Formats: sequence, C-alpha cells, structure tokens
Amino acid sequence: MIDPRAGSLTTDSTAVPTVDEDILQNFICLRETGELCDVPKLSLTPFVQRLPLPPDADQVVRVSALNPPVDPNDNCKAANPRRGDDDGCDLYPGEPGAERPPDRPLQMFADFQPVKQYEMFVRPFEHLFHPELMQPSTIWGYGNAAGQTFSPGPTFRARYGEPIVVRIHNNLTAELPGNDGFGIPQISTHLHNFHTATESDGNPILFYDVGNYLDHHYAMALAGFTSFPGGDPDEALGHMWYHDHRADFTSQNVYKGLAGTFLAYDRRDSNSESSLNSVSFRLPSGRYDVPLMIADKQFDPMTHKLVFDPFNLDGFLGEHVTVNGAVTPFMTVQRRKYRFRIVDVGPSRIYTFQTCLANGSECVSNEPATELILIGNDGNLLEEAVPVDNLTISPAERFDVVIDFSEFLPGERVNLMNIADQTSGKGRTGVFVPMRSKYAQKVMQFQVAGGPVRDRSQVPRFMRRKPEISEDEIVCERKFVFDNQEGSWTVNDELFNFAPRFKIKQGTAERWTIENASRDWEHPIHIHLEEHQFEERDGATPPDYEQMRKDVALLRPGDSITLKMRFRDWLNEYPIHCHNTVHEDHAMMLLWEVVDDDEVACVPEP
Ligand SMILES: [Cu+2]
Repeated sequence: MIDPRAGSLTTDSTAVPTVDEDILQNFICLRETGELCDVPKLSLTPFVQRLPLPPDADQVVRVSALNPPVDPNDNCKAANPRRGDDDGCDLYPGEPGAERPPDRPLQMFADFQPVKQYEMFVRPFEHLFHPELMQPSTIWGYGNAAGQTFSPGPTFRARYGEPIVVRIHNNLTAELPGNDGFGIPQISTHLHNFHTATESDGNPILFYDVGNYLDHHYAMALAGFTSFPGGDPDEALGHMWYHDHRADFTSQNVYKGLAGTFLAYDRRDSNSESSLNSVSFRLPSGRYDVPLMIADKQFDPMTHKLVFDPFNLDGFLGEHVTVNGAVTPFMTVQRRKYRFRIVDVGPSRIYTFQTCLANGSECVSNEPATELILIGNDGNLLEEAVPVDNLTISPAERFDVVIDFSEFLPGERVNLMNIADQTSGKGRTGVFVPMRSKYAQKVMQFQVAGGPVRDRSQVPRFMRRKPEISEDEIVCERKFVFDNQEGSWTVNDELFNFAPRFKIKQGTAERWTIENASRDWEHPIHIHLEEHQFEERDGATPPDYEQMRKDVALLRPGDSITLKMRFRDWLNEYPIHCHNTVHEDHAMMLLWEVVDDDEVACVPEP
C-alpha cells in the first residue's frame, strides 16, 4: 500500500539515526524485486505510552462571549472581511461556478438561546503518535485562541436544555505543499449524529475556506420538540463525535486528525455516579467516563511520518491502531467500573474487540478476560444492558461499554484486542483470529493498580425505552441500493451530485430498505438528523440491541436491511452515505431534503 520510494531518501546519514531490521529488509526487497517484503514495515513497542485524554472543552475552548457575536441570519463569516465584501464567507468554495447555497439563517436561534459559547481554531500542529517514531507528523486539530491545539479535539460535556454555540475557525494553511500530500484545507464539522439544523450540522456541501469561521448552534433539544414541549426523553443521545465532513475529502481530513468526542447528559444519564436523585442512572462518571477514539494509521517506514494513500479506492487500512491519538497505549485502572465511549474513527477498518489477560504485552489465553457490558449503541442507551464477550464496530459506530475491573488483582493486565481479520478496505475476510495469534491486533492495555476502592456507580436494570413508530405514521417506503459500478461507488446507480435527490414531508415517518448489491464489500451506512430503528436484516429480526435506535447500519456482503425513522423539527438537506469514508468520498452519498410542504410526492426510487 505504501510506496517508500515516495519517502524522502537522504544522503545525510545523521538525518536517519536508526535503521531497524524490518526497514532494512524492505529496502533490500524493494531494490532486488521492486516489491516490499512480507515483513512488518514498522514495529512499534505496544503499551509503552499512557492513554492520552483530550481536555474538556469547558477547560480549553469555552469563552465568556464570542466577538463578534453570533449573527442568527448568517452563520458563516470571514474572520477579516475585505472592505466592500459583506461578510466574505464562501460556503461551498470548492466547486467554481457551482450554484452556491444562500447564506444560512440559524433555525430557531431565538427559541434556543445559547447559554454557553465556545470558539475553536482548526490548525496544523506537530504530533508524535509513538515515542519510537523518529519524528512527529504534521496533523490537524482543534485549538484555542491561546495557541494550544488538540487531536482528538476537546471533549464536550453538554447537557440537554442548555443550548450552546461553537464557532469553528478554519486556520489551516491554504498552501497544499505544507500538508504532507493529503488533506484539503476546507472544512465542515459534522456533529455525528446530533439532532441538528442543517446549517449547523456540518453538512458535506456547506464547507468553507481558510480565513472563514462558521457558528454551529446546538439547540440541545430532544427530538420531537416541535410536537411536545421539551421533546421525547427517550430520544436522548448521549455519545456523539464531531468530525470533518468536507465533501470528497472526509477520509483524508478526518485521518489527519479532525475528530473529537461530544457527550450529552440529562437528568437520568446525569454524569454523577453519587447522585441522590432517584432518576439518576449513576453510571460511572467524571474521570471514570472515558472516550476511546480508535483509528488505524500508517507511517512511512523511511520517514516515520503519517501517510495516506488517496489512490486506493477500496478503502484505507493502517497497520497501527491508535487510541486517542496514541499507538497502542496503556491505561492504569482502579479496581472498579469504568464507562468507555468507543468510536471507530475509520477510515475503513471494522474491529471485533475482545479482552484477554496478558503477561507483559502478550495474551496468555484465547478466552475473554472479562465481559464487555454493552449499555448503549450509537450514543443511545439500551433498555437493558447486554453482557457480551466481544463487540463488532464499523466506522462511525459507537458503543458505550462498562468494564468492571473489581475482580482483577493489582498488577494484572488486560489487553483490548481486535480479532477481526481484514486485509483490504473492502471489508473483513470473515475470519476471527485467536487472540494469541500473531494476526490479532493489539489495541490498548488496562493495567490494574491499587487496593479495593469504593465504587458507587452502577449499571441500572432499565435505561431508555424504545420510542414507538406506529404503522400509520409511515407515509413512504423507499429503497436504496449501494453498489460498485466500474470502480465508482453508487447509490441507486448515481454518484453523489451535491443536489438533493428527493423531498420528505416534515413530521412524517418512512420505511427504508437498504441493499448491498455486492457480495465483496461491506458498507457502514449513516443517516443524518434522526435515529433509525432496524426492523429486519435479511428477512430476520435483528438482536434487541440492534433494534434500538441507531444511526449507522452495517451492510455486510449481500445484506438487505429494513429500517424506519421519523423526520422532525428541522428543515433542509441532509445526507445518507457510506461511512467507510473512502467510499463516501468516491461518491457513495446522496442528499435528501426535509420540507414543510403537503404536496411532496412520495417517489419510491430516489
Ligand atoms: Cu462503503
């Protein structure tokens, strides 16, 4: 996948202080045969660096007041508009001559006045993914006015009923030579999968240039708020992530670092494990509520810099798994319960996580060391927790998992392993490898320390009810076929074309059938705006935890799935797309539009 001939060979021996055996082998193979050897291109010692925890947004990017204040009639501006230019913002600047969307008023801004304001600056910075890499890579992150920059970005801990606004400046450099060969310095930040108005959603076509900023208004209102006050409490979403969504370049920009965690709490999921309030779930909270952003990366074996292959349209795999920006880190844990917010950041790898007891860094058994207590998927708490031995997660899916370390002894080590075999961005081979095999991938290690501790947290017996979508609400049935046609990624035979392909009447529900036309590929399908409910997968009822609200549906080879969903509260265009971000960029996506129009025809084939 990586061609080291693209690396910067140098005659200055002091610039390359060490050449390890694998690099040398590869160099010899390449010289003799023109191919890389079948040896690991770069081995990095696992579990030598501590798990990084992104700072809380309230600590690093919250501001007392935005200056200039939010303009509710137009949320995109230039930081320094030229004289005579009314606001200087170019939404959708990448398509010269294209019809640009009009300036966007913020829907219902007056109804949901922000009580907190944040300001972030997207900019390049130097980041070392592992201490054995010879040099840092220039990646992109979210920073503050003081010049600190973070990837993953700061963790938001928001609350329902407390609207916020997040101003995001594009302070990348416009010159492409400075970007190590991938990533485009235009951004659109999607808060996945919050119930957000289009103009603040990070719509893929509403991207903006260097020198502009965009105000994202998050009403922090539960879906259904226009039908009944406060919305539906069973529609609370707790675990979102924000990431770049610039059309055609999402895979590169997210891979380059543009992602962060966004958590939302309410009275029940209260972020207080010692709460005396009887409705509080008292799930593990505070520093025991830990985001784990999982992303695989590839490093050039000669320069040790982060690389990406924009020409591989199957999808991109990296050999090294990072968690919160660190290759195979370790985390010291107390003997108690932790809540982990796991997201597969992609671009293309599908993981199956399982734990093993380890001696040093190696698994001593193929048996799971502990169960993973699944409490939520795609940010939605389940009705009841489900203990499982392993969990499969595809790009953009989230799992909320509780792990109880109270039964372990001080000094014991538990590895989180990936046992899903995958050799290309197309999808998995279908083989699950034993954890002791060399083919199993190390993800991170939990190192148990200290004596017994008092743990007031719990996993409640019952969490959230599944909202009912009745048959008489469903006004339309549509079918979407995801296919590969002559190397391009299509939905119903068409490439993404930047224009909405059908309209949906606001306040109605629909049933969508999504088919994978191929037996060779897997596609994690993501639908913006609303959570959907699975009804069938290949004619069978899916397991309970998959029937609950989700926003990503993994289409396995040949799958056909049926789901239903409502379209509430907000208007305008949203996408459905593959979240293997390489497929999404080439161009497995379509836009649909929510309108307040009784005359909308229900056209089954978009
Ligand atoms: Cu796909």
